[in-house]
Amino acid sequence: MSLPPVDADPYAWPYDGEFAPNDTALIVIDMQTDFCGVGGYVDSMGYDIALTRAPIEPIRAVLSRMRMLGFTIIHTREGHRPDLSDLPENKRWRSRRIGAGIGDPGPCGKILVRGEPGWNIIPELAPLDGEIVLDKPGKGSFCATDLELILRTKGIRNLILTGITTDVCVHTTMREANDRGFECMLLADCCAATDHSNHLAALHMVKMQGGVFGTVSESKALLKSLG
Ligand code: C5J
Repeated sequence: MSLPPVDADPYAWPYDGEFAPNDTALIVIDMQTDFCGVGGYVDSMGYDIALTRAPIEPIRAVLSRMRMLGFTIIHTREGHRPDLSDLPENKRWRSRRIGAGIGDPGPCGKILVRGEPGWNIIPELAPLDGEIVLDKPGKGSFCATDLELILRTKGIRNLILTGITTDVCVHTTMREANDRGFECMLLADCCAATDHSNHLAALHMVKMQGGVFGTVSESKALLKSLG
């Protein structure tokens, strides 16, 4: 099954025309309680979780349609081992500067620690059996994970990026993927940042130089191509 290109800015995606369930994956980045739930990391830092919760419904619509069509679905979770052996000291130090330290106890358990309640993916976007769930200790999804091996093994060449936050984990992942030759499209309404102007700036950066990291679209345009 080949699907028509998605209307996007600055170019229709993918660059070479059609895409299909067997060459394209949806990646849902870090839709965890720590980033968009009450009492989680972002909430504890005093940021507005209404911003990071806004993409939930658009992601749900895309996820549902892409699951139905048999696309590869990949969920990521940012988090560290319970003994914090994979938490760099400088990451921990910086996170403690505004009160909510990674690895420290909070209302949703130890912040960004694997197995703690806040680290879980929110129930609205819970992975289904058989979907790939990737644990990453960093912001990028390729750093210290087997993501590239999984994508190459499955013959995936196109990536649709969703999740939070646009300017941090989504952008880092998009940059890493682009450098590895994957053809990337970010869905603007399926992403959010803790500061809306950062979200907009991150979208703008993607579009420079003819699409320096790929292209930007919206869930509606993708759903139209998916039929
Ligand atoms: C952050 C993320 N912002 N998932 N993580 O620390 O973007």
